Amino acid sequence: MRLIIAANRAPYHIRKRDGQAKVERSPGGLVTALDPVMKKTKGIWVCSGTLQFEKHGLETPYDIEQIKLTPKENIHYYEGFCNRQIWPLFHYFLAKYKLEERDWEFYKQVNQKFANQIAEIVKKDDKIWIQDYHLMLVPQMLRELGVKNKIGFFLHIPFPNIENFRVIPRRKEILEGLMHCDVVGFHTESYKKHFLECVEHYLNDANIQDQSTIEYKDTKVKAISLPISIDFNMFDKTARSSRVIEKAFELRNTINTKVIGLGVDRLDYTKGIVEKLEGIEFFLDNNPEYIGKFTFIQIAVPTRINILEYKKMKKELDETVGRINGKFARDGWNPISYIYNSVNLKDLVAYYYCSDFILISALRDGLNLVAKEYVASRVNNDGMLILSEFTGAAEEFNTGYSVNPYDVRSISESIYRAFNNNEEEKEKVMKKLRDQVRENNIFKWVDDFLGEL
Ligand code: GDG
Repeated sequence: MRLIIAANRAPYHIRKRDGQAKVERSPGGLVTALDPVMKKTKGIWVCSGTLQFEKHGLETPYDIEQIKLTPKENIHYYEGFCNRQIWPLFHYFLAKYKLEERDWEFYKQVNQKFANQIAEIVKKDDKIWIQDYHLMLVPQMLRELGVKNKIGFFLHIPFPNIENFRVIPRRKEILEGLMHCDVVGFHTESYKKHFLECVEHYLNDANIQDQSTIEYKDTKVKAISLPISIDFNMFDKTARSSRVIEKAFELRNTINTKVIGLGVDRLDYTKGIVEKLEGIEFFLDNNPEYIGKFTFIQIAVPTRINILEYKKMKKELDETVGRINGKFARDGWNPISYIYNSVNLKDLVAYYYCSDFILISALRDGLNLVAKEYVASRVNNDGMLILSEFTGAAEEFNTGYSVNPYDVRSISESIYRAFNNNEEEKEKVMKKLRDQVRENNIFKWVDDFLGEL
C-alpha cells in the first residue's frame, strides 16, 4: 500500500546554513507522524508551494508534488477562505469572520488543482489521506474525476456546532465535499457529534447509523474521533539528553526565581495569550507576596503575519507585556519574559523541562499538541499542566488543573495552586498523563486511522 497525503504545507523545506542549502523536515506533529510511513511506502505528499529542491541538487526522502498558487489564490484561498472565514468560524470567533464572496471561487479553484494533481498520480492500491480545513472539497472532486481509491480526511481544528457552522453560506457544499470520503476523523467526540448534527440538518438524503456511519446518496462515510498525538519517545529521549539538561539548568540559573511558568503558542488570537497575561496580572495584583518570586516565559511564534488581524494581535501583545512588566518590575526583575520567535526543538524541550508549570489558555483549540509535548518532556514526573477547558486535549485528559481562560480569577487560582499544591499530588497526576501519552502516541494514531481506512 502506498500513501498519498494532501496537505496545504510541505513536509520538508530548504534551509540555508553557512552558505549551503539543506533539506530539513518541517516541524509539527503531523509531519513527524507521517514521515516514517511515507518513507516506508515511498508515498507522495501533495502540497502547495514552490520549493526548488532539484535546483539546489537536493533530494527529499519521498516525492513531494507542489502546487503553485497564484498571488490571487494566496489572497483569496489561503488568507481569505481558509483564514478569514473557516478559521475564525470553526473556533467560535464569529466577530472575526469576514465573508468575501470571491474567496469561495478561489477555494474551489485551489481544491480542484489538488484533486487534479492527485488524480494524475494515483495508482490502483494507493490510499489517499487529506489533511485539514484547506482541502474539504477535494474528496468529492476526486470522485468526479473517477478516482475509486480509499479516501480519508482528518480535521485538525474543531468542528463547530450548528449555530456557528450555519453562518457559512456554502455550508452544504462543504459537507457534500466530505461525503465522498470513506473515513472522516476528528480529535474529539464533540466535534464528531457537531459534524453529524450538521449533516443531519443540511443533507436531506443522509441517513446516520450508530452515531457514526452516514449513508448519503450512493456514498458511505464513517465518522470517527481520534485525537492526534506526539512522538512520546522522541520528546522523552530529548529531555534526558545532557544538552537539554544543561540548557535547562542554565535557564534556571539565569532566571533565578523560585517558580517558572511557561507558555508556548503560535501567535494566534485563538490561543488566548493576552487573556493569559491578564490572568497573571490579576494573580500578582491579588497575591503581592509573589512579586519577584516567579517568572512567566511566553514563547509566541509568528504566524500568518500578512493578515491584518494577526498584525493587530502582535501589537496588542507587545503592549500588554510592556504594561504588565512596567507595573510590577523591580530590581532588575520582570514578571514576563517574552520571546517573539520560534526556538529550536532542543531549546523548546529545555523550556518544557525547566518550568514548574505550563499554562495553556486557548480560547478554542482543536487539540493542542504543546500539552502533550510538555507531559512527554517531564521525565521526572514533576511539573504541572494547566489546561484550558476549551481545548480538544481537555476532553482527553483529566489534569486536575483546568482553567477557563475568559476568567482572570480562574487563571490566577491555577497559578496559586502551582505554588501551593503538594508535590505528591502533582506527581500522581503527571505519571498518569505520561502513561496516557506514551500509550496513545502519534504512531498509534496513524495506525488507527489507516486501520479504519
Ligand atoms: C493545529 C490545531 C492541533 C510551537 N512553538 C515552537 C514550536 N512549536 C510547535 C509545538 C507544536 C506545534 O508547534 C503547535 O501545535 P498545536 O497543536 O499547539 O497548535 P497549532 O499549530 O494551532 O495546530 C491544533 C494541531 O493542529 C494538530 O492537529 O492540536 O489544535 O490548531 O508541535 O511544538 N516548535 C519549535 N519551536 C517553537 O518555538 N521547534
